Amino acid sequence: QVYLQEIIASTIDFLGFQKFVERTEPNVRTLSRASAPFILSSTSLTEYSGYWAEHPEIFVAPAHEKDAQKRALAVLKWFLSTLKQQYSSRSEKLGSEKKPLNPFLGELFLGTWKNDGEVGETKLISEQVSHHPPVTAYAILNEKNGVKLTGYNGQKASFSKGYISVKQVGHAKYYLKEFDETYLITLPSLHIEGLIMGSPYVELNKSTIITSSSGYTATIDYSGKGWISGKKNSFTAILTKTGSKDVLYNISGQWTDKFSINEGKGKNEIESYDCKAAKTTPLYIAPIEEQDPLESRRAWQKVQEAIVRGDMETTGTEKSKIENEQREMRKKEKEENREWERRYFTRVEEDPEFTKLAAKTDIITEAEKTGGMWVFDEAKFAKAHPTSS
Ligand code: CLR
Repeated sequence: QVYLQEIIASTIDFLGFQKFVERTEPNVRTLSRASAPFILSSTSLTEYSGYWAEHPEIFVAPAHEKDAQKRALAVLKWFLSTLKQQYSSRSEKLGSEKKPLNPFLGELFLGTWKNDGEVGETKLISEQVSHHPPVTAYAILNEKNGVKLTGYNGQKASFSKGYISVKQVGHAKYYLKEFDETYLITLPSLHIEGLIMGSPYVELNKSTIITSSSGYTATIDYSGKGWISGKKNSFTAILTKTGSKDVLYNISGQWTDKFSINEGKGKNEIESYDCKAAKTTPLYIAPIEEQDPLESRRAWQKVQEAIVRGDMETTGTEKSKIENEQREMRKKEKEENREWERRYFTRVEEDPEFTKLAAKTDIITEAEKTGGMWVFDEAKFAKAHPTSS
């Protein structure tokens, strides 16, 4: 019971609901030394952006599809292939979902997937663009194939009916240079299951919409154990022309196991995808001594080592050092009446590209705002990476 309360409190607290926790859970504000090692992950949330492209060959596949409808399907397939990495890879690796490190403002996570042949290099840029509330922005670039994914996301947590519910704020944009085509992708809500058993894992709720400038829309509906199919991590997806009810393709199955892609409305299978068989490409990250001081693994090194050792005392003191340093910086910025300069992203009041695509479906603009919207800034990127164009 204490364990459960700690998880709830730490999650809610993590996601920025300090006041709520103080009011409702006065005794469980800090993790006890005993259960902290089971709940704390040594990975920072800035690393999670990498889950979007752990299969670089599927990520760039749409670039080779000449037919617009098949291209929209290839984008949908890529999106579905990322879900297992995004939402269940940690449970699989660690035995359960854990509380990630809360990134500091300006934290970076940079890396490259190095594939041979047609796929080539795929760059990952992830930056913590806001601390209160926490927002991570990212860009994933494959120059060779002219594929670019950009986006940002934050989380809003609440607790009700025995579940921790997390609503994601933000969206992603997938861009294909050759066809000058953009796909707007919304993010699913989720909740944490398995709390009582002490092995928390993520289940997705509601839906995701992917809508393209070429006139196609995919809707993915998620359901869990207790629902229609009875199996966990289930979904059904349909692809239509935007605004039409005619189903061009339907896909169903489990995003952690297998799903089948069918033509039209019925069971006319054209492809079956095995999420477990799909191999991931490892992300190459510079050795710590070559990293920028703002890079995640360099900045958190001591904390991460302490968490892995299960040394909660050092974890606490090293974490406080970073937090205090950050507080000092914010104070200084305030005094000098300036704001922390984001290295790769810029805050905008409105992103016209988003507004235009969102208008075609029932995507709600207001929900996307986390004190502004975040866009990848090509000029800043060119400045930070003068050698690549
Ligand atoms: C972050 C953005 C990624 C997708 C993603 C996957 C899992 C989510 C995570 C996001 C946010 C933080 C999260 C996590 C699952 C559990 C964790 C909600 C949305 C919470 C804070 C930790 C709960 C504490 C455990 C001990 C249960 O693209």
